[in-house]
Amino acid sequence: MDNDRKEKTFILLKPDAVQRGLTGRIIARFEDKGLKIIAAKLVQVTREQAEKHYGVHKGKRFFESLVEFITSSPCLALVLEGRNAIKLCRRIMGSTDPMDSEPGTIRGDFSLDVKHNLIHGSDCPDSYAHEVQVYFTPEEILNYRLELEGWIYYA
Ligand code: IDP
Ligand code: MG
Repeated sequence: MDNDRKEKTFILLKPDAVQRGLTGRIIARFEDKGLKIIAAKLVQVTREQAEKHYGVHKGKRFFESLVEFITSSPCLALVLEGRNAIKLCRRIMGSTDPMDSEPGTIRGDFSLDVKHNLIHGSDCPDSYAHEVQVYFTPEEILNYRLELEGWIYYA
């Protein structure tokens, strides 16, 4: 069942999240929901990484400004794991344009501009596979069990 898939997702807290001191509050939302942090790294994103990460947007009018923004100051890169993590994290993040994001979502509560929308999250398993290797080596992604997992999942 799609809903029961244990899945990994790649999350990048963008420079505005780090500069505004919002990383702790954003991570808390994922932890509160029951997602597990399995990799974390503060990273000064290079142009090469940014262009790889956002390769699907190359040629779009906002591509250059996006690359410039993401490389302008450190980001916090994360891999989260949990049931249906990709779709779930996208829902917790809210829509791309914060003017459309629902209150209660990260973008809906903390941002109001599409460029300064605080957070990236993979949108499908193929995107995750592409993005995670731009920022992490396989050894940096840990496999461990949270003691509370049995209290969060039925299994
Ligand atoms: P997503 O981050 O919700 O997956 P995408 O469509 O993949 O949204 O776009 C990637 C990022 O590019 C967005 O998070 C946003 O920061 C930026 N972006 C998207 N559309 C625009 C736009 O119209 N103007 C400026 N920046 C944009
Ligand atoms: Mg996207």
